[in-house]
Parts: sequence; C-alpha cells; structure tokens
Amino acid sequence: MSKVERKRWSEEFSEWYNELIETAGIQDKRYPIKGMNVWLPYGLRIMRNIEGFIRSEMERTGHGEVLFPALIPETEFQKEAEHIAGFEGEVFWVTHAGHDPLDVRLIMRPTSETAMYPMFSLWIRSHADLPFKVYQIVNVYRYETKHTRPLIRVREISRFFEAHTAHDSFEDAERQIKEDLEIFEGLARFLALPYVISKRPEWDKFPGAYYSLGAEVMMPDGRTLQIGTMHNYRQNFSRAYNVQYETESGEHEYVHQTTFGMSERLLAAVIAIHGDDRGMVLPPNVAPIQVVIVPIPKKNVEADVFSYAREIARELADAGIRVHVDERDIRPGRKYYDWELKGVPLRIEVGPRDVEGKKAVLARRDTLEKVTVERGAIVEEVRRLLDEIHENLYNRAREFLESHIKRAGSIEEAKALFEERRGIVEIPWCGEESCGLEMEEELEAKMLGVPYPEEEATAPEGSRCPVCGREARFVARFARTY
Ligand code: 5CA
Ligand code: ZN
Repeated sequence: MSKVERKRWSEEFSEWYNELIETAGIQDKRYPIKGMNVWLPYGLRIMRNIEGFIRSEMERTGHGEVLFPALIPETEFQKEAEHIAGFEGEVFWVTHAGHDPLDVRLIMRPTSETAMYPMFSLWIRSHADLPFKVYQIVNVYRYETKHTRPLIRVREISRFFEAHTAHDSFEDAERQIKEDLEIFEGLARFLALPYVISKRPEWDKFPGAYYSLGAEVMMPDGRTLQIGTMHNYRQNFSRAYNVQYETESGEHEYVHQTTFGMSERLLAAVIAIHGDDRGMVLPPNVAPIQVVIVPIPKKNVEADVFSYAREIARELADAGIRVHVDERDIRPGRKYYDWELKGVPLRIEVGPRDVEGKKAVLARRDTLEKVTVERGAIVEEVRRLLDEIHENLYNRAREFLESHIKRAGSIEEAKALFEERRGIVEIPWCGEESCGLEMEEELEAKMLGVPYPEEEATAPEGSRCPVCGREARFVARFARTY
C-alpha cells in the first residue's frame, strides 16, 4: 500500500495551502497590505525556474522583450470603452505627486494594453513590421474584491507574463493564438500540469476582447483555477488606439491584435496539484534542489560519511543535477521532514554502512519509496528517477483531472455531481446568454465556457438545453472556481 497521504490536501485544502506557503518558504503573508505578499528566496527560486522556461519560449517564437512603465495616464486608459468598464473598479490610482494633485491622474497598470498601444501606434508603420510580437514580465496591480489568496488572487501580481502581438489579418492573429496554445502546452508539460481549454462565454470575456480562451487546472478541492488566457482582440483596440499599418497597395488598415497572459498562479497550481499531506512535491524541472543528500553520521566515522556525501554531490553536480548536501547539525529525521515539506524530488541517505558497502539509499518524494543503489550507478539512477517522478506527477494529476470531469443532462444531475465531488460538469446548452446565466445561478458555479477547439464543443445529437428545452448547440463547462 502507498504511504502517500492526501487527506488534509483534499479535505482541508485551503488551510493546507495557506500554511504551506509559509512553512515551505514560498512567501511571507504578514506584509501590511492585504493581497500583497513578500517573496522568500526558496519560492522565488522556483518562480524563476518557471519564468526561465517562459522567457526562452517567448524568445524562441520571435517575441521581443520590452519593459513599459508601471503608470498609465488616465487619458490613455480611457480610450477603449469595454476595457475601462471592465477594469475601472479594479485600478489603484495615483492622484498626487508630493503635495500637489496631478493634472492628469495616473493608474497603476492592471495589465498593459493601454500603456502599450499608444506606443504601438508610433512603432507600427507598414505591413513589413507585421507580425509584431513583444512580451514583458512585470508587476501589475488589481484591486481585487474577491477573497485574496497568496499567488492565486493577489492585488500586486508580481510576475505577470504578458505577450502582445499585432497582425495584418484575422487569420494571422488566429495563427498566433495557435502558437500561444502550443507554448502553453509545452509549459504545462514542463510543469506536469494537465489542463483544459475553454472558450469563455460572451459575458465573461476579457474586457475589450473579441473572444477569450482560458486554461484551467483542477485544484485538490475540486475547484478550478485559471492559469493562462489567450485573447483575440480583432481590431477593437487598434481602432481605439489608432494602430494602423500601410498595406502593400498603400492603404491604411487597423492591425489585428492578440494577447497571452499568465502569472504566479502557475506556481500556485504546481504547489497545489502535486502536493500531499507532507508538503510540496516539486516537478524536477523547477525544483531549486533536485536531490538533497542527508549524511547519517555515527560517532568516529563522521568525516568519512561527510566526505562520501560530498563526493556523490560533486558527481551529481558535474552531471548537471541541482544537488545540496544538508550538513546542518540536527537529527536526520528533522532534515527529512524539512526537505519533504519543501518538495525536493529525491533524497539520498548515506550512513557508515553505505560508505563501507559503496552504496546509497534513494528516497522518492512522490511515492515515498526507497531503493538501495550501488555507488557507481547513482548518477544514472538519479536521472532515471527524476524522469520517472515527472511522469508520475503528470499522470497522477491527469487522472485526478479526468476523474473530475463529468457530463450531466439536467440541472438536478449537475447539482448532485457538484455535491459529490465538485470538479467540472459539462451540460448541453442552447447558446443563449439567459440560459447560461440561469444555470450559473442554479448551480452556484461559473460557466468556464465551451470546450476548445470548437469541434469538441458540439452537443451530443438530440440533447436539449435543460433551461429552455430547445435543442442544444454546445456542451458548456461549469465549475466552482478560484
Ligand atoms: N491582458 C490580458 C492578457 S495579458 C489579461 O490581463 N488577461 S487576464 O486578466 O486573464 O490575466 C492573465 C492571467 O493572469 C490570468 O489567466 C491569471 O492566470 C492571472 N491573474 C489574473 N488576475 C490575477 C490575480 N489577481 N492574481 C494572480 N494572478 C492573476
Ligand atoms: Zn436554453
């Protein structure tokens, strides 16, 4: 039987998560502004590893990195009507400088469309400038009114990844969305996070978008978390910000635009989805320490045990593995506890008998299994186990996600499913907003949207919308969300 316990993880997820953020050294929540937390070194190292992957993907796909100011003049912010309506209630204002009120008030960017697009209109001149692709990784500010939670819903998003592109046609913008989806797939694989993509309903699009896609993961308590979005703006923003280009035949056209956004929610998903009652379980790709070596010295042979441990560490480091020898003067049991909490994927235990027999004990964090390995086979075995841990985390999470997606034909059935295990419930839908909103209310759940790509969204033949009884056009996904 597996020793892995996930009782608190699933039944008291909120408490488990909040405690872990602090005990595992991710963030300190005691900063005196609600929704703004302090990153700690260990948490930041994991986040930097995630960021490194995204950055290299952005560069690989031809996005140039830019860095815009954090403040936006009110006058620029106010140019796209839907966008203002969506964000107005969520922005922090800068109204004074020193003792004087500002003539033009400034907002702290909640995202950067209204900062970037006035500049795009200066930069983009001709069809030869297109496609135009940039990204930045910055802090953004949102006065969130829903319950704040570390990494998940914060008021200062400290790692906001935003890609903005401009194109000469709707088709080319659609190609960009496809590329975003591919980048996202690679990232999700890298983090061992299975997910679903849904096309948001009209009433829940990103403010100003023509359409929005959301990527959701399944949290331990059966609620979903949106960890990425891609939006096709069509020409909504280019008209408002006058972003035009000259075509080959000399006419002036508005560009088509897209964006792709993510945040430290990615780290929240990694912590939440892979963890267990002992703490975090980090995918080797992002673990700051992939292997921790714990020497178990006995009187008189301490020096031998420590030098054996360091020797193994040197060999692993030479092989490109992130390794740490825990030489603290505390009991080994205490060390195990700490590194399990911090999610280090592999632990190597070495005692006097291992030194003598030229062996070591390898303990996996994901399954808690131990194996004894010959000295000469350690590097190879560590490599193999790190890969296996990654696969196991992915497969375990995928099973969890799949077992939390169910279909229902009626509201009653959907309600029963939510009672039982929450998760995502797919329900036939006629496509009318009023029916969608009524289902949201009855189920006390959000419509994530319809499955994407759209071929997967069509309702089974003959199925009916449970609200109005008309023939269903889609299946719509509902979930309780973070
Ligand atoms: N301009 C677009 C694309 S860059 C945009 O802002 N989209 S967004 O509002 O959906 O945000 C992108 C992603 O940021 C979301 O998918 C979510 O993962 C993350 N995010 C949004 N709000 C917060 C928040 N308050 N705390 C943490 N992450 C957030
Ligand atoms: Zn209906």
